[in-house]
Amino acid sequence: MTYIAKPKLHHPGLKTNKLGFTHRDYEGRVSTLCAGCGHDSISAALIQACFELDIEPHRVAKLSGIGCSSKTPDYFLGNAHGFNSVHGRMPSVLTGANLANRDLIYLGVSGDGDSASIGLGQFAHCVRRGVNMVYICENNGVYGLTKGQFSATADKGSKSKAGGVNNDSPIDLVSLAIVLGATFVARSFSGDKHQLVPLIKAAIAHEGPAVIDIISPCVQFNNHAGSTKSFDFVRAHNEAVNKIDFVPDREEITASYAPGTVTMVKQHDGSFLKLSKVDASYDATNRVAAMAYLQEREAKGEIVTGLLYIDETAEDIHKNLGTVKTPLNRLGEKELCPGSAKLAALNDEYR
Ligand SMILES: Cc1ncc(C[n+]2csc(CCOP(=O)(O)OP(=O)(O)O)c2C)c(N)n1
Ligand code: SF4
Ligand SMILES: [Mg+2]
Repeated sequence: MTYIAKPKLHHPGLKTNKLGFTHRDYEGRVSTLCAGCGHDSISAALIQACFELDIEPHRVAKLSGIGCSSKTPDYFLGNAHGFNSVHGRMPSVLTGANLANRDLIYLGVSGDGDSASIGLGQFAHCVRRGVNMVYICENNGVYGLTKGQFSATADKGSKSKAGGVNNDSPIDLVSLAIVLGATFVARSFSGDKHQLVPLIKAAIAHEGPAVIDIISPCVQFNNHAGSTKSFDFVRAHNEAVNKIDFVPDREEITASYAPGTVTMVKQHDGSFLKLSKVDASYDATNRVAAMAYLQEREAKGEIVTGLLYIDETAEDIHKNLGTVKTPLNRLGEKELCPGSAKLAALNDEYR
């Protein structure tokens, strides 16, 4: 653990992005997590993704619940908006913030305990309502912060550090997210930056509920033999269905991609995802087939990673509710209070 503040000075030769920012401008405070914790690798991937996308940090809102994972928004994008909420309640706070101001990029950061145990109902409703966000679950199968109890994503039969066996059935957040109506669903591994960074970039560009379940080993309480969320286990059982390249809207597609194993997916914002299929039979745009594939592979003990499902025609909650485009804090008194005659007319509509 370290509490030493990061020096503000940095090497003048550091690479800058189109905004003139360096990687350092996307960092946060020094992490207080255990050395080697998977969650820190996810923060590093988020920093890289935002740097490469030339995002202005003040356009991002980071929201979290409670847990080691939920502490991480303090360790990246120090100049973004942040709200560390209550255990399992991040989704409703994020939904409210998004409804008030759709102009920000919403990053919901949570843990498996936060999302699949206490916050399962919140997770479900936030996804099914179509909130435009990137929902990240840093999944280690345990309650890391409270010293390693099994969470609801722990696999049946997996062993705790103290030797206890989990007898409960696990909740698979990616299958659940697909069933609930998420329009971008992916799974990755904190130790695979090459897969994770493009997935985060694509999820940010996606206009709809994007869920990324990231297996993130807890080196303190869930990295032993018998755990199915350890570095060794995930490396041995990881089956990537596709390799994703993210092409921003402003970049011309120059390379010609080999047909057959490559699919180009266009998102609403004009960006493209180049999906090189590792498994040629996998179709990430077919919801039913994706569900069947996940179940088949899971039964064989494989952890399927990559972009698992995408709906290119996604629509978000604002479209469904017909809300005003301008963020509420930029509306004047006239728009917010249109007068008693208008209110009476509105009430009449519901009589
Ligand atoms: C309402 C409430 N219940 C229980 C707790 C205790 N608690 C704090 S963190 C946590 C679990 C966190 O697990 P997870 O979301 O998986 O995060 P991790 O620490 O593993 O990253 C629990 C049960 C709490 N803070 N608030
Ligand atoms: S207890 Fe586990 S989840 Fe928490 S910081 Fe340590 S390694 Fe990470
Ligand atoms: Mg956890």
